Amino acid sequence: MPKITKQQQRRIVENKIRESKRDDLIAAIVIAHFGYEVLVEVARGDAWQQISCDWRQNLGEISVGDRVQIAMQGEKAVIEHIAARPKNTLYKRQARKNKAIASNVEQVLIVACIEPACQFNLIDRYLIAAEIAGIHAAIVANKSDIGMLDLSVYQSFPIFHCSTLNGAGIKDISEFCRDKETLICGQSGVGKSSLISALIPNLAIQIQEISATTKLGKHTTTNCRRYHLPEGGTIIDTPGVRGYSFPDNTEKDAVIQAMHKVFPDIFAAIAHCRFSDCTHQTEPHCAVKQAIANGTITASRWESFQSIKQAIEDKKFT
Ligand SMILES: Nc1nc2c(ncn2[C@@H]2O[C@H](COP(=O)(O)OP(=O)(O)O)[C@@H](O)[C@H]2O)c(=O)[nH]1
Ligand SMILES: [Mg+2]
Ligand SMILES: [Zn+2]
Repeated sequence: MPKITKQQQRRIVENKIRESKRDDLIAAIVIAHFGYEVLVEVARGDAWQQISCDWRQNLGEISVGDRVQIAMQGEKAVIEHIAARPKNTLYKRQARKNKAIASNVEQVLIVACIEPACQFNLIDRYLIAAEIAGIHAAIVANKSDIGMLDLSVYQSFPIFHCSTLNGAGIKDISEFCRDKETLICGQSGVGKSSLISALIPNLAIQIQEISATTKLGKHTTTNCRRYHLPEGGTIIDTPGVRGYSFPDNTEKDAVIQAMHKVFPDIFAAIAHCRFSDCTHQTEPHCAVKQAIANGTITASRWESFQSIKQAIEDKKFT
């Protein structure tokens, strides 16, 4: 890659200053990214207007939830600026890089259920990423009509049991999301889109509006989309992303803290091993092995912990 010369650098700075003084720019929020076009919304009185945008090529990546500034060009608009992305951004790993997929997220709802079978390791990975990003996480056990999911190991997080089929538990989730910027994640088929429909009675209208603005057809969740909740707040629907990553420059302490928050039971056991450098494999008086033997820690939870710890050490998280 050619290096940027001092002169080019100066020109970039000058451009930034000039553009920051422009008075034709309008504040907007990114609500969907379709690859070839970005959909933003602009406050118009007490309503939101959706506008389809192009963007300046030198902006860098654009993610849902980004605060941007646009300039109108007839029906179309161009994104001229992206505000510095805050800490509460979720990333996914793509081609060995972190790609921001949603920013300004206040809380995540991790949806799970008993069918398709719950991947607890995925919940753990979502929780770690959310914790590192400083985002509150709650777990939603959907499909309570077909069976209750045991989430007792996650007792330090808010837990909701619900059924989008019969409406059980939806009201509490609605309350939890009020006036917040929430992102919904979870493996495919757990009922994320169904939950959003249950929370937003006029969802069809909002989807229609997006389709009309973008000339796009049906609603399939192949990309993130941000919707408004009827009682205030927003919710981002996501495709079944395998997990979220976190920035490479994340402080080691922050990662350790997140591990403690997500795996308190494991760390409690480790503290009781006789040897402080116990590898929990062949040592005598290993409290982890004991806990697994007597069922206080399930083998799969221990595996999840180890796989995440290893992934973090190998810098291959998600
Ligand atoms: N039994 C039952 N099925 C549900 C419930 N919620 C969603 N489903 C079904 O689960 C499937 C996947 O739902 P969807 O919302 O598309 O999941 P997503 O992939 O997470 O967005 C659909 O066939 C839904 O009808 C529920 O509460 N109970
Ligand atoms: Mg979906
Ligand atoms: Zn041990």
